[in-house]
Amino acid sequence: MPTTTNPPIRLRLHRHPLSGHAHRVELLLRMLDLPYAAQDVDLLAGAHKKPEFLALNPFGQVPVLQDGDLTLFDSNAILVYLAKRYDRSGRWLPDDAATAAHVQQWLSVAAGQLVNGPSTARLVTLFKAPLDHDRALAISGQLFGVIDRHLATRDFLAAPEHQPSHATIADLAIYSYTAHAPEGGVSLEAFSHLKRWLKRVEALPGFVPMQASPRLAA
Ligand SMILES: N[C@@H](CCC(=O)N[C@@H](CS)C(=O)NCC(=O)O)C(=O)O
Repeated sequence: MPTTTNPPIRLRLHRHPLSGHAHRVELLLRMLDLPYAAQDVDLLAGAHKKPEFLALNPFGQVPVLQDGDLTLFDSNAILVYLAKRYDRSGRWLPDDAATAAHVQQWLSVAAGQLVNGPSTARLVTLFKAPLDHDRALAISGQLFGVIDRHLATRDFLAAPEHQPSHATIADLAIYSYTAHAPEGGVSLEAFSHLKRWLKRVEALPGFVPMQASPRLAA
């Protein structure tokens, strides 16, 4: 009987298990059913500031994706690459001008308000980062209010109102730090549309949760 050998794994993701930026990339890798090797970077030991890692990302941050000879840093750039390179359906990053722009709006929010709000709040509670927790809570409340109202009339972030739709990379970019916002002391209780959207993302084939951390005591 002929033996088959699997092709060598080309994709290598440098990540940390508590990084929402890395988790959003793992979500798309899983949802596209792409085999990859995961390489944990010991952020607490400063491995991301060593020359070997800085050669991959001069900003010294995870995630980094390697695909053969190609090396990419920045989670949103990696999502764009994976969607363009491997998603034959075109659903994760649609080509039409309006939808592509709507996806980009949310990628910008993921690099802006989501970092300054929920992600920063979580850095304070989990890692005692010397950052302004009250400011992060205020930004989070405003951000989740906007997202909740937006999702009142659509299933996914970059979708048209009241029409059947598929998730895009915008949903993955916003999901991880939103789902884990309570770990930073940010309550999601008031945001019912947002909570239903979290469940929709979690129901997508290939979904894997990010490792949970203890929640801030109320
Ligand atoms: N814009 C970057 C941000 C990545 C980022 O902030 N990574 C964090 C972990 S979640 C990190 O590596 N922090 C270590 C540091 O900045 O020194 C991206 O989207 O990938």
